[in-house]
Amino acid sequence: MKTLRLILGDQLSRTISALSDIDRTFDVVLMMEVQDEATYVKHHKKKIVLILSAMRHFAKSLRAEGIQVDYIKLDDEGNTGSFTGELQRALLKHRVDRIVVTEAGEWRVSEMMRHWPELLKLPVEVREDMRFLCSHSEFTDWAKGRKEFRMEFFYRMMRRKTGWLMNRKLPEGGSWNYDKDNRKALPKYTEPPLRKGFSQDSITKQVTSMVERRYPNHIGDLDSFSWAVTRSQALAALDHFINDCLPNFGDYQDAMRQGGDFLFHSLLSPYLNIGLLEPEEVCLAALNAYQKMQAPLSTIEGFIRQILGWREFVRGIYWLKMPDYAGSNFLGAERKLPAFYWTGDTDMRCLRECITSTLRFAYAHHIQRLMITGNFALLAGISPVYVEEWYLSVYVDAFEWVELPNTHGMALYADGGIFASKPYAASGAYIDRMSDYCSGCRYQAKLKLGADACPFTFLYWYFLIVNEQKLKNNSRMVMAFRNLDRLDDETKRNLVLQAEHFLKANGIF
Ligand code: FAD
Ligand code: DLZ
Ligand code: SF4
Repeated sequence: MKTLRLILGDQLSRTISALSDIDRTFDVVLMMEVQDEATYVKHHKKKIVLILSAMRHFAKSLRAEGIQVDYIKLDDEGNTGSFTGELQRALLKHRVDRIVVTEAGEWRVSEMMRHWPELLKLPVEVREDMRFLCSHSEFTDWAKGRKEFRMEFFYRMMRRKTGWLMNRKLPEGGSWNYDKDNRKALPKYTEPPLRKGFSQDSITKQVTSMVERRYPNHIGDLDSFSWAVTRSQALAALDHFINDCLPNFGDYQDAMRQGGDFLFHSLLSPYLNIGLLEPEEVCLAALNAYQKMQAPLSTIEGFIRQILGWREFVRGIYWLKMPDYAGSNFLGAERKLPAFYWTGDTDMRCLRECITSTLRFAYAHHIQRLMITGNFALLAGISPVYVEEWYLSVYVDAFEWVELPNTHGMALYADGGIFASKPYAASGAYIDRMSDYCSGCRYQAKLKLGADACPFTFLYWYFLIVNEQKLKNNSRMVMAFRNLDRLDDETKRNLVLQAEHFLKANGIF
C-alpha cells in the first residue's frame, strides 16, 4: 500500500510513529514549510530559523537513508501557505492509497487533521506520539475522579512506573522531592559555564536570509543564531549540559542574575520539543551521571522532575482540558499587555533584563518566565489571551501544548486552580532575595508606596485587594491575606491609587 507519510516541524525524530513501518520502495515522506505556521502568531525569527533549518536537515538525513522525501520550501512556486493546501497539491503528484501522520502537538493542528479524510477523500491514519513518557490513556486514568491535578502525585506515579530513582517501592534517598534544596541564591563569585553554540552551515544561512527577507517585522535578530539544528548537534548539547552544568543545576534552579542568561539550565527544551532529543534519553543521561557520582541526588531528582514530572504533566493537562481550557479567565483579567514586553524598554530592571535576553536569544529560564514576566502579568491583571500570544511568539521552545498550561495555569492562575494550588504571586522582596536585579534598579524592592516604590510590591498588594473575594478561601493564601488585614484602610486606598496610576502611565488599561 503506497503511503504518504507526513512529518511536521515538531516531529523531527527518526523514531516517530509515522515512520515506523516505512516502505522505502513505495512510500513518500512529505514535509512542508508553510506561511500559516510562521504567522499564526508572529514567532521570533530565531524560532522560525530553528524549525525550518532543523526540518531541512532532517529531510536530508532521511534522503541519505534512501527514503523519498517531497520537501516543500516556503519560497517554492505555488506554495499555498497551509498544511491542508500543500497536502492537496502533494496528492496530485503522488498517487497514494493512504496518509499516515503522527498526532499533532497542538489542538489547532489536530482539528485540521480531523477534517482531512473527508476533504482529501483518502484514509488518514493518525498515530499516537510515542515519544512521551505518559500516554494519553495513562494520563486520563490517573486523572479520573480527581478534582484538582497536582504534579507531585502524577510525578510519583511516573517514578513508580519508570522505576527511576526508586529503591524497590521507595524513592531514592527517602524523599520524592528535593525541591527545598533547589532554591539557593547564586553566590556572587560562582560563575556559570560558557555555553556551547553551533556555527551556521549553508542550510541554516539560506534559511536565515529567507526569514530575514520574509519576516522583517517579527521580533528578534538573527546575527548570533547558534541553536543546534541536527540530532548530532543536539546530542552534543546534551553532553555539554551533563558534563558542565548538571552538577550545579539543582542548587541554582531558581536563581536569577543580571547578565546570567542561562546559568546552569539545560537549554534542551527546543530540542525535546521538536524531536531532536527524546525525553527518555535525556533522563537516562542524567541518571547515568548520578550512577557515576557526577552530581548529587537533589540535582538529579530536580532535573528528572522537570522532564518526567512537569513536562509530561502539562501535556496531560493540555489534552485533557482542551479546548475549553484556553477560554477560562478565573481572575477576570482584561488589561492589555504593555508595549515594553516587545522592547524591554522599562525602568524595572528585572523585567528589562528578562525581556532583553528573551528578545536576544528567544530564551529565558523558567524562573524568569514564571516569577518576572509571568508574575508581572498576573499582578497587573493582563488578559490571558495577550500573555499567551506573547509566550507563544517569543520562545524558541514554545508550542501550545506546553506553553498554554504553563502560562494559563501556572503563571496566571486563569484556570482557577486546576493546575496550581495557588497563584504564584510575589512582591519585589522575593525578586530581591532570588536575584541581584534590585541592586541597580531605579525602584526599591521593599517600598510599597511613594515615587521609589517597587511596582512588583505595590501591584502585589493591589492584586490581593482586588482578588480577595476570589482567593481568600484558598488555604494556601491564608498568610497573604492575614498580612493584608494588618494594613490600615488608608494604606490600602493609597496602594490602589498608586497601582492604578502606574498601570495607566504604562498604557496598561
Ligand atoms: P531546564 O531548566 O534545564 O529544565 C529541563 C527541562 O525540563 C526543560 O528542557 C523542559 O523540557 C522541562 N521543563 C522544565 N520545566 C517545565 C515546565 N514547567 N513545563 C514543561 N517542561 C518543563 N517550556 C517549553 O518547553 N515551552 C514553552 O513554551 C514554555 N512556556 C512556559 C511559559 C511559562 C509562563 C512558564 C512559567 C514556563 C514555560 N515553560 C515552557 C517551561 C520552562 O520554563 C521551560 O521548559 C524551560 O525554561 C526551558 O529551558 P531549559 O531547557 O533550559 O530548562
Ligand atoms: C512553528 C512552525 C513553523 C514556524 N513553521 C513550520 C512549517 O513551516 N512547517 C511545519 O511543518 N511546522 C512548522 N512549525 C511547527 C508547527 O507549528 C507544529 O508542528 C505544529 O504546531 C504542531 O501541531
Ligand atoms: Fe524589579 Fe522591583 Fe527589584 Fe526593580 S526593585 S528589579 S522593579 S523587583
